[in-house]
Amino acid sequence: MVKNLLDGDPIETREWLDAFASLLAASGPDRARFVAEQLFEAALQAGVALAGVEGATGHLLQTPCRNTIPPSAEPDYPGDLALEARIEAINRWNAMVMVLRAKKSAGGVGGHLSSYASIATLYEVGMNHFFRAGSADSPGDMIYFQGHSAEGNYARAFLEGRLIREQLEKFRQETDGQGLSSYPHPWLMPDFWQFATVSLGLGPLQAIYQARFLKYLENRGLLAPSDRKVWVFAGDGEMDEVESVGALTVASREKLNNIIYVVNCNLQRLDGLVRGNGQIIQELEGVFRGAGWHVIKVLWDSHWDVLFEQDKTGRLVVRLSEILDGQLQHASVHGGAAMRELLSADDAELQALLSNYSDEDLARLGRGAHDPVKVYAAYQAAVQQEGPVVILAQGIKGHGVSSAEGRNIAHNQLEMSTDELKAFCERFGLALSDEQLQGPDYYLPDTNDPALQYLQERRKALNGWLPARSVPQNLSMPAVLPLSAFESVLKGSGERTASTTMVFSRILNILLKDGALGKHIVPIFSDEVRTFGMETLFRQIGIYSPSGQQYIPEDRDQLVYYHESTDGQLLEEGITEAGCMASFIAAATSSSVHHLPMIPFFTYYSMFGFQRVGDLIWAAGDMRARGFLIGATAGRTTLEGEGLQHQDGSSLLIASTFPTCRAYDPAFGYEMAVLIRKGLSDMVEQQKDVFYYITAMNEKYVQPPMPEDVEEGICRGMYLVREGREEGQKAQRVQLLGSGAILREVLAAADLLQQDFGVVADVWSVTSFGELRREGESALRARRFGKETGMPWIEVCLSGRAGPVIAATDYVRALPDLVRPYIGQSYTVLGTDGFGRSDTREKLRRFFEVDRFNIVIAALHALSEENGTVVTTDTVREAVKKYHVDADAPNPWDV
Ligand SMILES: Cc1ncc(C[n+]2csc(CCOP(=O)(O)OP(=O)(O)O)c2C)c(N)n1
Repeated sequence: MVKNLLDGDPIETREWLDAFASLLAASGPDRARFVAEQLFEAALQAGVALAGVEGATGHLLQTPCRNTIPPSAEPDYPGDLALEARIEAINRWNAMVMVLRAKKSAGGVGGHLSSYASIATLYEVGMNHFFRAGSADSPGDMIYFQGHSAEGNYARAFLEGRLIREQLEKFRQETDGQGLSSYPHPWLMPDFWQFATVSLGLGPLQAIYQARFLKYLENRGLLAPSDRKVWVFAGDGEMDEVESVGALTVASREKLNNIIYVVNCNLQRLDGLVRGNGQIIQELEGVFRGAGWHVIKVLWDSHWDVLFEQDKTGRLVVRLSEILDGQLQHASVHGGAAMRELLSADDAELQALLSNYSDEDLARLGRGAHDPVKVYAAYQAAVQQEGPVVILAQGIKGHGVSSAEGRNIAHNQLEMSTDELKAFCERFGLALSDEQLQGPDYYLPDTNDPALQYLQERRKALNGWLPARSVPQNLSMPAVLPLSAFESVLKGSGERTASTTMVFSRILNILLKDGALGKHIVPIFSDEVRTFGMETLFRQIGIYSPSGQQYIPEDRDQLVYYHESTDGQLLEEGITEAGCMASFIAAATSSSVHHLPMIPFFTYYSMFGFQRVGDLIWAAGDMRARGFLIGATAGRTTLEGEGLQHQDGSSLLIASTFPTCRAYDPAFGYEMAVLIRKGLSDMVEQQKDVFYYITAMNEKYVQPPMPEDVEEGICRGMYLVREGREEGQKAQRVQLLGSGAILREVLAAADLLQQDFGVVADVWSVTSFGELRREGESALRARRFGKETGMPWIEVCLSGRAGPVIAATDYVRALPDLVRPYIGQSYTVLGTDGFGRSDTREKLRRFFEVDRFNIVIAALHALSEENGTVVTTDTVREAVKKYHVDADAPNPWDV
């Protein structure tokens, strides 16, 4: 940190400033800026360190520790401050009571008292003056509320009459229905919550891409230009999450004038201070300014105004910039005398400055985040900004929650004594009965109470309630094409070979060209379009760039040149799977957020999906996302040379744990076409809140034509792809299950079994072990409770089929193991557990023991353990020898 200096010669300083003021007046801001930059440059050249730019040229990244907007520039407050204070006080009270009562009645369900206490004014000013709900003309502003301040949203909704007492009583008690969810969960409260934010960092990241997606829709002509805003409320601790800061330059690069970050800088997180030995606000200012954001600091409340005015030399501001957050917290907790000591210490000038202030006066010097006048000024400036804006609002964690206020334990505080509740009421001017205090009980004033009337009026003027989520009843959905539209895929590839990724590319093309659906498709990539061989999209639909293409691409003379355009349809996000997921979510929830259905296809290296950005995918499910995740280069042995970090053997297993995800591992192009068609039907025609995860491989082979009557099986999880031919009465039989990349090994194994050992194999393509499991478990549950139930699909398929069952996939064994409970026969699973490594497909499949030969060996071994079998352990040994399998090779997953 560069040392802050005191003004050693105020008269000289004044002369410089006056000179600058007259330059500005006479020559205008451009000239003034030029001269100022020359001065900075000269200082840097001379080795003079400037705050925030040590060793680097550029703008000052940090400004002094005072409010960005001086009192002279504050607009008149347009509301009734007294009534707003009363509304806020009631909300504070009810939020607190809800948590305390839940603790009393339901013990350990928890809640938070302190976070909303610090953010309340920031919400209230927005609710009374800025946040616009949807109307007939516009779907309204998009507000990402701080997840663990949900208590405040519920308290306000109670005051507004949207929630009733019985619901507050069921805060965090949801299983009997009608409860209030702990945090913003659209899945649980679909009419109330719009965005899932409680996994820290995901709200800020989503908000930036949401703001960007709104511009995308407008630039593509799908939505009329609007002044809708995206507001996101984050904690200062939350800013440590890489997701919170990782996409800041997206906003500045794309000149987003519709995003407003509000950071609730109460200086604390869960365990203690965010930066005890530093200054989190100054640090964040540097980060945001460095990323090209406009920063508005709201540090101090109106009580400080006079003091700053009296501080003629700026000594107080210098002192404030030296104070560590840990020191400020200490003084705040320990009262006015401690504050005096901190501010003036042994500095005579500051002591003199504070001499007219009593300790009580000093204790009253508050923080900007709790002063509606300061907050309003900041919001008003923010909505007028031409680029992205952040408001760094300094508050106190647990403001008003007496024993917790500003203390390290604030986050986990869940109790308040009657005396503390009384003190709270006194402080916020709430006149409550003893009964209400003792309860403590909720406070709902009479409907004639001016505060309630005011609140209703304000929300009416801003179009209605927030938060709110809605999908219009009459939302017009595009028609979904019939399966026959994919004829070119369904008929197979003839003599030519193609990978399922190439097939996907063709399917996507058919969708993009469809008159009804085409414009609703949002292809999203994380810098791998060429890897997947889909670069024709560049030219065909254009890469979205709000500034068009201001250069001549070097490949302009090529058919598939790199074409950026303002109305481009392709979201080429650069190398950010998290950013892509945020775009995916924005598109996949567009029906509720923009009242316009969009269908994203995010195609990525499958290893960098569920494993890397799984939490965002989880949030997408919570937000009722509809779209397609295409896990390309999927599988642990299909990718050849790429090795340990790239080869995916687990995404399908993880996907099976995501409630609204339908995960599939197709082997053939026609399976993929059927699945995408089914997904569209689910999401668009039937309006189900599900998303599909489909793997796509880069191994090329002949794509067979679609057999008859397999559609249902493909969608439900398995179908018979080849019936074994019985030759002779005594032939032994096995059931082979294969998936995706390994299905062709399974088919080859069936040939070998027949050819070399006279064993007959029925081969099943299992498109989804996860779906088979989902159905199987539902059936088992129904049986357990004595309910009528149909047979699960896997039982339907395997009933009457003789022989042991062997499954092989390119994924960990736990994936095919998902269906073990529904298989009556012996069941052997082969898979690719352990770390991947680089080599050829053939060698990798041998290494992981999922190649055709190992499948044959597993089938023979399973048969050898059956009663009355003619296959013996000698047969198995013979096969091991015949196929040169090294029985002494180390176990690949035994590490
Ligand atoms: C990804 C993630 N990690 C951990 C948590 C648990 N958690 C909830 S609130 C919190 C502290 C938040 O501090 P801050 O962002 O400063 O917000 P404040 O409550 O101080 O306003 C933590 C760690 C979480 N919700 N999400």
